[in-house]
Amino acid sequence: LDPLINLTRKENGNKDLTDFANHVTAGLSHTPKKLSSRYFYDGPGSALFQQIMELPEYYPTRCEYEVITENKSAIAAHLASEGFFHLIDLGAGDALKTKILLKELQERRAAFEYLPVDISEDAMQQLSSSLEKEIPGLNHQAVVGDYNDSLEWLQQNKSGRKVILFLGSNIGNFEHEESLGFLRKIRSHLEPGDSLLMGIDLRKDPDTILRAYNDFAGVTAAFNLNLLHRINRELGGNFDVNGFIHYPIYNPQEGVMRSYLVSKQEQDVYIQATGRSFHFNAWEAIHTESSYKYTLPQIQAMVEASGFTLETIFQDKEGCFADVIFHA
Ligand code: AVI
Repeated sequence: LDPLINLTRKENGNKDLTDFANHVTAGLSHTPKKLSSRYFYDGPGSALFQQIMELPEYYPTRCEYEVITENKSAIAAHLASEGFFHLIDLGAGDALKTKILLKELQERRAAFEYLPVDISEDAMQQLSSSLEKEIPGLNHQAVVGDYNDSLEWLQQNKSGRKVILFLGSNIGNFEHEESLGFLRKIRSHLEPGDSLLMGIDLRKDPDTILRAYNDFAGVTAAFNLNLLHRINRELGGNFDVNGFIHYPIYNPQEGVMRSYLVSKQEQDVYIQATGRSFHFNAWEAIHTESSYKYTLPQIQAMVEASGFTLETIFQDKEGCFADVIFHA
């Protein structure tokens, strides 16, 4: 097995760069301005996200770690109930939490192949080598690509029972309609008997949520501002990054954390790859990320509306985070 499959390079030419330039043109011409958080995760952005997950204020990673550690045996029993399966980890990153399950599955001598998928090539390279050291003998193949391309690739290259992991509250970064569309897409790639294990951040004290996205050390600010650095690096932009501030705000009725980059002054930014300039009024904002927080009934309704049935909900002691198993 090739330890790393890269779907972003082959026969792709500069398509990724053109997509990024088109996205930036559309988003910065839109009223109000917006850019997608999917572009946060270049090399420096993935390294910053890694630091976010270790921040004292960023509770989701610790809470989910607790859910999985405390319930690893029950979760592994569900996943490995029916013989050989492909374990597909969408947005795997460093797979810190998945590794607990991988070790548990290996101890149970479960027959499976681990397929971590991530948009970051750096992350997948590091994960492949750490798996070889930490879990020797694990059958695995990392895939570099976005969710859609990876699901297509899996459809064409891997047959048999599938278990999809979608951890870390990554679903929270989709707007509600997008999350339904995405879950339906996953469902369309599955057969009856296949499963989905999804990790979702739950609603809680708004101050706790806000602090998690506005940490004292400023790592989340650097993560958000890295998007402008990335545009400068890859698309030849001339953003004065110091002319923008990171501004997160939580809406407790919608249950959504929204992050913005706000221009401190009136300014024009030229971006070579788009062939044009973009005007910012003083205090004009770019919406860069939404992180939705769910209630348990909302999760159930959303996933059932996508053609799944609820199997089991696992939670940490404080009811901070949920990991939920669904059947196709
Ligand atoms: C990856 N995703 C679930 C994170 C979140 O909480 O929305 C990304 C993040 N943004 C700021 N901090 C963390």
